[in-house]
Amino acid sequence: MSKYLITSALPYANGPIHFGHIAGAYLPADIFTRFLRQNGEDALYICGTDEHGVAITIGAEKAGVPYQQYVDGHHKTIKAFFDKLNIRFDHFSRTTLPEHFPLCQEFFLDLHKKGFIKPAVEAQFFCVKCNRFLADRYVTGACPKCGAGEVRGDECTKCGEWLEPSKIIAPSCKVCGSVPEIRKVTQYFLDLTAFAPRLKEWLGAKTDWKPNVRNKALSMIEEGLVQRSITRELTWGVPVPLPEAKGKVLYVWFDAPIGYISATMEWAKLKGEPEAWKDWWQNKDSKLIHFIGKDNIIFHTIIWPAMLMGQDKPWILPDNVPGNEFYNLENRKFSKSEGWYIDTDDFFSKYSVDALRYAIASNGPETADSQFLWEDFAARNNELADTLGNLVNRCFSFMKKNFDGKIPAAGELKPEDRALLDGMAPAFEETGAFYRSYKVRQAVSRAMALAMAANKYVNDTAPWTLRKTDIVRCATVLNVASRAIINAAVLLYPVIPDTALKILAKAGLPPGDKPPDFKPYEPSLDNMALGEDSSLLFAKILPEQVKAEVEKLKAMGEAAQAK
Ligand code: B3M
Ligand code: ZN
Repeated sequence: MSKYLITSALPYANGPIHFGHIAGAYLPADIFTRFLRQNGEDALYICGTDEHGVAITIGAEKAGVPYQQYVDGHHKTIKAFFDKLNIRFDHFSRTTLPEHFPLCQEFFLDLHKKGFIKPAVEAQFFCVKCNRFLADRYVTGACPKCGAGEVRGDECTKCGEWLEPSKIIAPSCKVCGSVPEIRKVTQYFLDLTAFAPRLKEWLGAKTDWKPNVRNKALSMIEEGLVQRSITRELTWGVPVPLPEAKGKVLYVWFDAPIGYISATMEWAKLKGEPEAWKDWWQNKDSKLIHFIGKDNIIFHTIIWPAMLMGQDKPWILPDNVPGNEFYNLENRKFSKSEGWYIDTDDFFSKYSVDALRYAIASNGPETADSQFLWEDFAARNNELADTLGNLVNRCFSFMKKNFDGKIPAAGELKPEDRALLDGMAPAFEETGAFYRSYKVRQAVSRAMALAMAANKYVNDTAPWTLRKTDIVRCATVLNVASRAIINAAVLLYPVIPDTALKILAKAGLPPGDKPPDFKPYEPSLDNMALGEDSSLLFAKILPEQVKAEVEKLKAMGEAAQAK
């Protein structure tokens, strides 16, 4: 039986992350992992912070704190944010941990020995005033491909092209603003050209991948792969393990994906089975799934697979790379410096985590950019309150009051009862197929369709009236409705886990030590005692709240601009 190794892009330990990141790489992975576990499948979900690279050194220098202290702080904040959102990694590591360095150096040496990494003298920008080579983001200028200005030295923020830092047009030093000079320096290059045929063949077979991901990778091969420099003149990072390369470190994008493996090694060590990582990374029955945002596609579909292919070790290659588009906020990019963000402490003091997960999942950037709109968030929250929350509350409090706190036994079934009950198996089949193929939006709406059908059933059968006229029929209707509620909770568990478990507990099903099985609930509900908890699941969000939130956001944006 196959097993799944799931990863989400390692966030830079360079600042707090926001809902946009969550929508792109974390919530979809968490949902996928939870779904697999509901199906009894073996899954391991690994992540950690990416703690090298010049995004971080520049950030730390600006903040005036030592690099290590800087990443320590951000690692903690980021981890706490994931905890808050119920993103449940099996392990959340860091690329500054001891396991990571020797593994990266081994990768380098292995590829070097086999001739896939070669030194070459390269022209590089050097800032005389700062007395250093300007790696990656230390230089800014115009993109040589699309012409956009103010791009970073290693990656065009506009067209997404991976740039060699020395190719930037009209360069200037990001720190002091001076025009750098060109100096010659030896760097090490990963020879991607050598991998083109194998990559092409491998990607060619990935017909089940999202077209945006696969096409981007294939068109990069079509344009022609080249040699890419994978070393930098920096003091922060993994040292290049060659005596003649003193003072150089590995480029952050060389070390970061190896972090997926070193994090798994750390996980194995912590659980007292130090070799257990091999069962995930060097086992052909293990499926490696990388959840990422679209700006990371090339690294995960070309460079990283090449790094894995180029060795004789039995590394598995990515089975799928579900790359998502971008998720914005009220028609603009999330940006703390531009005041265009959501204060998460404030947010969660008012709104529920599951409402947010639900809103993002229903409108995730799966095939096109999408966004967080306050109005949409309120609508999704209210949809949960009206459909699921209301259904649960109506039925369960009615049974508490009139049936001694128990789900009453069902009598003879009528066609409308059977219609609802017969809809359960297809609901699981179809919702499950959507979850499995990374179509969370469709999974959510398919699952919600069951909750809506149950609502309609309760409205149409009106057990509150039946109580006075036909108590046996009333009991039957509530019994059937309870089954639909339980099944809706199980279907939505990957998206709203806390709420789903709460609903099951309310129905009288105590939480087990594993998530609820992804299949229609079969045991009889006759005379099952309901749980104690009778709290409401969701509070509605009112239009004036939405208005106030949007106004607050706009004021923040304007204040930042005035500054
Ligand atoms: N830290 C870039 C990013 O956060 C990078 C991802 C690494 S995944 C190995 O978008
Ligand atoms: Zn400078």
